[in-house]
Amino acid sequence: MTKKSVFSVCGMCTIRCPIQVEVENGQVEFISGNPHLPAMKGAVCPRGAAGTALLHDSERPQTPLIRAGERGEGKWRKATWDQALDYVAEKLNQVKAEYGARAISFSDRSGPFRDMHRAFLKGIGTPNYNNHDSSCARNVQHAALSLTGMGRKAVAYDFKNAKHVVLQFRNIFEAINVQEVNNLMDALEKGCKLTVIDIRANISAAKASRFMMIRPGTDYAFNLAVIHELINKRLYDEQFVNRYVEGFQALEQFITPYTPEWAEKETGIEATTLRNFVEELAKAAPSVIWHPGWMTARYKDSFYICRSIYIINALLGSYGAKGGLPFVSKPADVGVNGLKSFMDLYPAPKEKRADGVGWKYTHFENGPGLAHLLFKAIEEQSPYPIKAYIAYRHDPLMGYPDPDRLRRMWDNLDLLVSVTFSWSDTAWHSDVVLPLSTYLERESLIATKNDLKPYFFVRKRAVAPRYDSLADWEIISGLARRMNLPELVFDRVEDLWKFQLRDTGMTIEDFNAKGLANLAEEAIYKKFEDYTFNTDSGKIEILSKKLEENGQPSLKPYEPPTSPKAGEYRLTFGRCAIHTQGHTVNNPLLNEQMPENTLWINTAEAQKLNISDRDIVTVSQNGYSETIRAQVTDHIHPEAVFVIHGFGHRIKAESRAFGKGLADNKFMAGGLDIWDKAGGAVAYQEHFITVSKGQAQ
Ligand SMILES: Nc1nc2c(c(=O)[nH]1)N[C@H]1C(S)=C(S)[C@@H](COP(=O)(O)OP(=O)(O)OC[C@H]3O[C@@H](n4cnc5c(=O)[nH]c(N)nc54)[C@H](O)[C@@H]3O)O[C@H]1N2
Ligand SMILES: Nc1nc2c(c(=O)[nH]1)N[C@H]1C(S)=C(S)[C@@H](COP(=O)(O)OP(=O)(O)OC[C@H]3O[C@@H](n4cnc5c(=O)[nH]c(N)nc54)[C@H](O)[C@@H]3O)O[C@H]1N2
Ligand code: SF4
Ligand SMILES: [Mo]
Repeated sequence: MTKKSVFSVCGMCTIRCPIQVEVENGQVEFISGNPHLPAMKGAVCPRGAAGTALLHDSERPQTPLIRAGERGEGKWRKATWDQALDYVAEKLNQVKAEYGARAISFSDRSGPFRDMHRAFLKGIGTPNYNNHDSSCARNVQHAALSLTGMGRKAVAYDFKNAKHVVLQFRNIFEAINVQEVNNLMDALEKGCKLTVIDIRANISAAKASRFMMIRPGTDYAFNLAVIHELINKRLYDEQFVNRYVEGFQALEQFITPYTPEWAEKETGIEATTLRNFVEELAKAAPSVIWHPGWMTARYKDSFYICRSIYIINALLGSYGAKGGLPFVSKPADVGVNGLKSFMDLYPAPKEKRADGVGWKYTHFENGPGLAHLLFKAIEEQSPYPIKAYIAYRHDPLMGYPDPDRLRRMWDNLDLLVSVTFSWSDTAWHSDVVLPLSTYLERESLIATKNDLKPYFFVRKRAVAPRYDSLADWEIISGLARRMNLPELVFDRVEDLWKFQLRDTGMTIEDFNAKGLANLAEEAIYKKFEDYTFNTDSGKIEILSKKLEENGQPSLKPYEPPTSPKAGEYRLTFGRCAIHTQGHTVNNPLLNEQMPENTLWINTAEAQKLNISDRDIVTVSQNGYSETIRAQVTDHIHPEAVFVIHGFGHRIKAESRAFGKGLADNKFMAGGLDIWDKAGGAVAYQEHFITVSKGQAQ
């Protein structure tokens, strides 16, 4: 019997927790959290534990596939890797020859392992790299940038030392990051208060010391009133504001009409409740985390909600503080050279981006652009033709609104490729499917975690690939070899790691003992005085020149949300602890735990519709309908219905998920055009549906 223990990185969701994998006779026996990261507490979440089921799942693409029928018909020709990569490279070269490299577009799932494929895009000369983030956290990222010139990840959430944590649009105990959850649990045990502001009582609300149910779409009103109360009662940190905030007077003036009494009428939350809450916050300051949100692509004013949250953190002095949002350290901050980047091998493409970011819209960050605007460019073939699109670990047909429209937009493509480890709506609709090895079967690039205690980490292969799949670096190497980019061609992953570590003074052996290389002994809390923001004044700027130059106000007056018409409900959604987005619903273990989603509907509303708990109901919008079971509950606001995202699969290859539950994104007609012009993200919750008892005829 052979036994080994491999340090690796979980790939069941976007968090990428460091893990330890026990392997016996070439089989994965057990997966636990990497013990060298104390906040993992040796744990993984339910999805992390179900990695073995993914590994053994025969219902995932097993070889490269080239489309034999129409797009989406599900007719495939099996191909060898040489055939598939030849096919893709030939098409890409054709597109490049006919329309220029800029006609090649690519999107991924973001994260720490992108360096090589982004270099590949730079190498072939296209500016059209996008990621999923306009469907997720763009608004909060842009909010952070607009105030501090630094992205949202310039600070950590110091849950461990917090005295009061506020979750608004953030369901931390179901939308899980294992280390954050463990740290918050520790803090709660030590007496940290938890406030949850949500449209429904989720699991986080069940653990909260205060839960406020808010009317959907009115969070900005609530937050403006919080700012009003902080300023009016002089509860804010005056010293901090004087030293580090620019434009306070404009804020003070702007906020005058937004009293707690005014907000009560919008939000349904009593003025006295708001006042007590603010008083408590001020007492706990600066060890307060008002989480700025994560899946913030919800409303047309979500960007301003995120901005108001950062402003509140600044008023409380918690921005930059221990127990609040302290600054993270990068390798250079601790005297270590960073990883050598493949991206630096090539010059930046000179072409403008197809999505308009950086030239038409200068208030948006260049890097990942806005994928929904790339799709629009594909539809209109403007500002120039886009003819090839590679969805790399990305499923836009599940993750963006109105998939039928998106399919039509993609009709203009000569080549649509999906690189994936499971079936997805996008893979099913592609011309070529390139199966990625699961994370247990592949190595990844070495990555950097900027943190209070920064580290490098690496994913190692725990077991050999079960099917004919390849690792990311092998796929990119294969394409690079065929597209004349010899710098990106590697036969051995060790050589690739060596390239990355060249300037660090480390070798890959330095990762053997722990699976990671710590760059500092202890958590480092930077002094605020030593910190400079990336703004003109070097301070947190309430007034943003960039926003205003792009026709967006720095301080936006509140506008009430659209109210649902009689008989309609706002469609809202979120995550559960058992599933990741749309790609675990067919996982044998997780499907068993939760095979379908339900429609949360308020008890009084259900009574009006004669709907009882567990009844089959029909959800409709513009003549489109799907059925789902009702979950009748007092714990959701009457204006909204809620589903867990990711269900309603209709791919024949996925027998377990097929036909179960409802796909929220299909009830967002026209949704690709409804987006936040200041923050950039799609506004997914600006859609309404009707509900009726029983199955539609
Ligand atoms: N188990 C699990 N964990 C995950 C993921 C996963 O798929 N599964 N995905 C990861 C990813 S990519 C992300 S972005 C994060 C997302 O993390 P979160 O953003 O925390 O997760 P969500 O469940 O989308 O939404 C949070 C809450 O917003 C509430 N909400 C909806 N509308 C409103 C409103 O108008 N006002 C207020 N105040 N609340 C509202 C929902 O009811 C929900 O409880 O989770 C990450 N972690
Ligand atoms: N209607 C609606 N739309 C939403 C959301 C919603 O709640 N409702 N949520 C939004 C959010 S927060 C996000 S982040 C996006 C997510 O949208 P996506 O980023 O498209 O979601 P994932 O399911 O994470 O997509 C990853 C795809 O890559 C494949 N894959 C390949 N390799 C790997 C790997 O190593 N690990 C993982 N995990 N996957 C791999 C998976 O099989 C899957 O098909 O969707 C957004 N869209
Ligand atoms: S949160 Fe869970 S699924 Fe996501 S990386 Fe960590 S263990 Fe894996
Ligand atoms: Mo997300």
